Amino acid sequence: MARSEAPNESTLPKGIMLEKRVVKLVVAGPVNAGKSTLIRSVSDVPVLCTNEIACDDVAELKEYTTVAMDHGICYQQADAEIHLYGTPGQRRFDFMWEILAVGADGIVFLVDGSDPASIAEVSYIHDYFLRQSALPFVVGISRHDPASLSGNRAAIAGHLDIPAELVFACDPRSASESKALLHSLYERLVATA
Ligand SMILES: Nc1nc2c(ncn2[C@@H]2O[C@H](COP(=O)(O)OP(=O)(O)O)[C@@H](O)[C@H]2O)c(=O)[nH]1
Ligand SMILES: [Mg+2]
Repeated sequence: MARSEAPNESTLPKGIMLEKRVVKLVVAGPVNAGKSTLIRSVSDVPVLCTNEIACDDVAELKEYTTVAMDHGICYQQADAEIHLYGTPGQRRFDFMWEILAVGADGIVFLVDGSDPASIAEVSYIHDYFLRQSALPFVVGISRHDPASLSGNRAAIAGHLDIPAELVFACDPRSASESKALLHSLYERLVATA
């Protein structure tokens, strides 16, 4: 983790700045899982996004899609600023997955729990990233329905062959749920640092 100066030190005597860790997190997952939405929900700075009009099969899901990256910063942690890098969901942009993973401290995987195609695809994306390096991660399930047979926490954990404690329901439109997901990953980072 790199270090930077905290942006707001109003409670400290003038001239004294706390050092904050800069934590780099990648937000990965299939198209339409809610990656861009999550970054917009938690970012304390204007989000940089690279949306283009969707073509091919993505157009059936939404009008615009991420083609390079989203970037936002979240200052929720007292001792760290979290820099978020959202990936494009489509495999044809997987060269961006590799670029964005350089120097990452952890990964947030998002999956649309209501969509079997998203559940199948997150498995591929999860393997893709963790094959490159065994980074700490959590999984967030958007459009979560606990009654869903394939999209609940236990089912997604089983599908990815990971402990259920790494999997959380998360509506990316909710700042509090998104921040809770980031916080759970941050705690894992601190524990394994
Ligand atoms: N109802 C509902 N809509 C969601 C949820 N998560 C994401 N969305 C919507 O799904 C759409 C696609 O989200 P987006 O962030 O562009 O997905 P991305 O392709 O992963 O970046 C947006 O309209 C979101 O508001 C969720 O948990 N519930
Ligand atoms: Mg996006």
